[in-house]
Amino acid sequence: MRTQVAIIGGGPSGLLLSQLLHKKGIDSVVLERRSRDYVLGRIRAGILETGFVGLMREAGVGERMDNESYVHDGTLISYGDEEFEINFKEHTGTSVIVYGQTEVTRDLYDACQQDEGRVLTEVSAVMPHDLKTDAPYVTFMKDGKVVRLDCDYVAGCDGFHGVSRQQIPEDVRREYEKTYPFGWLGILSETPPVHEELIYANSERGFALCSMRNENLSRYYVQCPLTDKPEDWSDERFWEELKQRIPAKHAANLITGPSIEKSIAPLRSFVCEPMRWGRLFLCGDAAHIVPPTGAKGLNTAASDIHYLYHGLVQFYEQKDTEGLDSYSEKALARIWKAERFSWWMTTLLHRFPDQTEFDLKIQRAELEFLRSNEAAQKVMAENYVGLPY
Ligand code: FAS
Ligand code: PHB
Repeated sequence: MRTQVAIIGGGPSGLLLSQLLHKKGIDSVVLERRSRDYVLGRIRAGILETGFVGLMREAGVGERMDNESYVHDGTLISYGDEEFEINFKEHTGTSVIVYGQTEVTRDLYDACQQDEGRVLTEVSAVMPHDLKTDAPYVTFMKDGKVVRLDCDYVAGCDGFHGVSRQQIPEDVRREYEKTYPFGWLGILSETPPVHEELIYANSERGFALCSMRNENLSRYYVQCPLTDKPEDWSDERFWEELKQRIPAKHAANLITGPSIEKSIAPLRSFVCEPMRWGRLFLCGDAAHIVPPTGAKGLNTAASDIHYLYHGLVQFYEQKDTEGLDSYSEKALARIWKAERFSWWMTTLLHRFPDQTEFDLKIQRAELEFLRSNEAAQKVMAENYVGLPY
């Protein structure tokens, strides 16, 4: 087999890259180890920056998103029974949209799978080879047979636990990591959202987030110890805990119901440098992870894809490698700003086991300053809607 760009990983990063390249007549093959349904079964991100929205439209997969998503001009931040709004539109002139990662990935699979053989699912033993030559290739197993895929470039879009990052030699790879002493317990419920905007809640019992997918599908999270398991949390326990962490007036309006998904995600900040090794380019979670507090995970994957897509088009159309040669530096510059913002929001809103009384006073002062200062609110709004690509 031969293609121009071999893409390892059929999550949002890999599929978006493949579809963008396809629109420019550049061939790619996506190698995904799970089934389409398994990938679509993951409940993850919910907020898209305008940059991501633009890429989906450019890839020709924006129609359902435009029809079914919700525009959010702001968000609520609460602490105890106090709350205030950050108005993105007022501070930046733009907004974010609510459209679940599951739907993004579904739209991309529907488009990519219109071309027979562009997405190969349920493959195994995927391994890139000869990345430091001008003739790299990828081997993998499909239906019990070993297959060789020759290509010009390899995009490592295989997430945090993928094979791509490991191809960068340990003495070249620099990894930066911060782990947080808590996780997020998330549920999905077929109930109307408690508020028309998101509520990020700081409470003495810990962080909570009220989000949504549509007018009858809500997504809620509570901070929980890393030792907790989803089965430790009955629906009743979850709802009672959530009510104690959000302002009383919203708790009184909360419509509860059975959870249709319940999972715990650990929180970490992680960056791998560089994001290129010869003909291999790392994108998305394969190269970096953020705590979901700032809704940056999926959105930072999108900016990687933006840079790599334009670099590949520049190469194939003009035989100019400038975009590819500057990919890692450009992507990392934006990634570190997203890491900073996600760390800042996580520190602002969560309870840490080792927090002293002084730390709690500083956290309260940070919230009060954000509440009262236009410039502080503008900084938060600009980061939340997405810094320029
Ligand atoms: P992904 O991990 O989504 O996709 C990688 C794909 O590669 C997977 O389908 C995997 O099966 C495949 N793969 C892995 N190894 C392979 C191999 N060796 N061969 C072939 N295929 C292989 N972000 C937010 O903005 N908000 C959130 O609330 C949020 N919640 C999250 C909750 C969890 C539990 C996790 C893990 C992440 C969450 N994220 C959130 C971040 C998440 O949305 C990622 O940023 C997003 O999935 C990144 O997409 P990809 O880079 O495509 O990686
Ligand atoms: C979500 O809806 O899943 C979501 C929204 C905002 C976040 C994290 C997750 O910061």
